Amino acid sequence: VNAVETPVVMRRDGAVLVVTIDNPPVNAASAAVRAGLRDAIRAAEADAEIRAVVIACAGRTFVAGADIREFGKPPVSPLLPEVASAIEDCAKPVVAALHGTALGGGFEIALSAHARVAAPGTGVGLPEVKLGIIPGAGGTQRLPRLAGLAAAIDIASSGRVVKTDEALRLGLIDAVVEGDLVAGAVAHARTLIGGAPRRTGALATPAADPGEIEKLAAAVAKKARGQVSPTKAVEAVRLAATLPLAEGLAAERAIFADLVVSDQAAALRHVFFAEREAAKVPGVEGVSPRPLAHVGVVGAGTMGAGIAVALAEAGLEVTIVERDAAALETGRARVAAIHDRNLQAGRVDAGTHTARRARTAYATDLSALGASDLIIEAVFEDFDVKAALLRDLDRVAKPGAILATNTSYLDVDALAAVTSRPADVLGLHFFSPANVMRLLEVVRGRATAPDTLATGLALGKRLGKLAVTVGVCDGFVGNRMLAVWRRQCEIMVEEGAAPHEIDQALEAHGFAMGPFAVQDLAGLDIAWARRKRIAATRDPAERTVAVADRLCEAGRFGQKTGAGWYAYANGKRAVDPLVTAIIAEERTRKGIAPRQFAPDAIVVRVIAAMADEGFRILDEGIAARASDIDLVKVNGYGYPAWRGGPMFEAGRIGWRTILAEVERMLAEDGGRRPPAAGLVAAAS
Ligand code: 3H9
Repeated sequence: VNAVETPVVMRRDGAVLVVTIDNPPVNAASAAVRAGLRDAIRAAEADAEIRAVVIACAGRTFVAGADIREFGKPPVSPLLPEVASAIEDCAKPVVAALHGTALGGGFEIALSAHARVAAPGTGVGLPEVKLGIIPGAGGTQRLPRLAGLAAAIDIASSGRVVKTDEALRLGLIDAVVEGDLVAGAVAHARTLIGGAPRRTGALATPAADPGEIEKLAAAVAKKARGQVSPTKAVEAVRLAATLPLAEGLAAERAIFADLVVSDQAAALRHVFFAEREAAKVPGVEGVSPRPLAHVGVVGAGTMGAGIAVALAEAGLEVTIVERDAAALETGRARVAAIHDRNLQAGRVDAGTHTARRARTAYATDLSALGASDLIIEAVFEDFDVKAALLRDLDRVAKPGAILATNTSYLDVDALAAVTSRPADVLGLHFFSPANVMRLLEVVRGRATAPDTLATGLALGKRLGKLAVTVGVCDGFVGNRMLAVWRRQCEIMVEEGAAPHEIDQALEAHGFAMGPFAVQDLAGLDIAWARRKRIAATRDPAERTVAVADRLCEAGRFGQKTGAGWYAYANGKRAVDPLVTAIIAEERTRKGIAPRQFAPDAIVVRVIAAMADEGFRILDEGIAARASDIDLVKVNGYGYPAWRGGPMFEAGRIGWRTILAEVERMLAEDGGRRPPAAGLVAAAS
């Protein structure tokens, strides 16, 4: 019986002390948990009748890591490394009983135990790198001693979760327990009584091929693209090959201490908590989603096919409808090709592959969707085409079925209004390839019912996507911000920056790809068509940059035509003198004396443009919070997560600096629009 309230309780099962951590929701290793664990180990050592210890957790998971909320605050003793050492040094065998996910500090506790057993389906891993840090309680030193350097480098630098089959194979766990986990762990502990505890830290790291390790390290550095933590994790793991445990632990701890106070870690923590916040949508708390078993998809182009694959992967029954037999056959081949690639790449086994394909039906008549709980239209991005389709779907869909439009720009309210069920209509804006990209913009229309929205969010979760709720406006959050940033980049080109200077500056800042390289990849023609469409309604005072139009007029639609903002002779991207000449002509035509843009100036201009638009989005209620905007850019548009997203980064740069830049930018832009009210308020 514990005298004070503690999240760690002890009970005795014969000669085995069962220590249970109960710290909802995820059993984070808070100060109270750490103290409780240390006390339990002391109690076990002091009691002659106790011959072994089991550490287990109540609730849905084993310890999910250190308590992230404590980061950045003064550390409270005992620290996790001390607790881990106390467990490892215990004279009596300690068995960790894992279920759910044993992550970060949780997995480090398990690694310090003398044996590990797990319930089926358990995941273990070291996700610290995703928070901009490395493990700080021995993970980088103990993991390679169990699994070898190569596996440890992979696990610690990727942060991926390792499931039981692989964990067994790598020696990370000793047994899988079917049935009662704690009873199984106690039985396992009994078999260890009397023997010498197998201390992970006392094992020698198995020898590895230096050439292979060097290659792995180089691959991690390349993939990290400016993020520090993965490379640091590799550095720490490699020390385990040469340093004795105590020195390795000290070195790991020093790296951890450096990183935990870094800007990158602060940004990644922001992203972590932003993701949890995004799930909390005003007006739908406690609202139950509608049941979803069968989903219809209309249109089997790139988008529709990707969506259908994502749905089948999530275990849903899918029916794809195309307008005629020929289009349906093309679509069927497209869907099959994606499933087959997953099989060939070893991402699924043959049984799962067959089941997923079998869950997908094909039809040429919308009446095949009469039993669908949700129908997603993914046809050509044209209002009249989509409106006509929604009208037809409204007729065939059963009462209560949800109609979703996968539009990137169109007015979801106007589309909902053509149906007899606007409360059942919402937008689901997927990103291409839809079976891979994590972002899903869930567009809430004026009439969208709370349970319709809740169903969209539940679908996102079921698909393993990050669903962010947005309101109706041209381009929603993601493409609207994309438009302003592209526009500013084109204005900078006209003012004197070369496209490749802008791409290089932004790529060096950590963006996946610069805006001009992206346009060449995606094709310039769609945006050109759109510009022509809206030309008549555009504010004549708004500055326009004609360079992209002139490229299109010259048939330069990007990589697919062998030329765009760059030339692509024999597949390699190169600056094209022809483009340089077109830009020079445009400057002359407008009487602009070109000026130089330093890389920093380019980066600040782009962030300022996004922050200004972000505040407009917030002022209009299109996004519920600034962190939702950050998530959209990070997960759909290649914004480096370790910079936190445009709103977070703008705040870091300072609102006054950003406002001053926005004022300069707006002056160059015609000067009629004031900065966003929210930005002005933030800067005051
Ligand atoms: C570490 O361990 C460092 C050590 O190496 C060094 C030590 C010296 N702390 O995600 P959910 C909250 S670094 C605090 O919705 P799920 C979360 O904010 C850590 N809070 O649940 C949310 O709160 P709220 C390494 C945490 O079932 C609630 O729990 N570990 C923590 O979808 C539910 O979370 C990780 O990076 C935490 N560690 O997923 C693992 N974790 O309800 C991070 C969660 O108020 N966690 N919360 O919004 C996860 O990946 C998922 O939470 C998990 C459960 C998979 C466990």
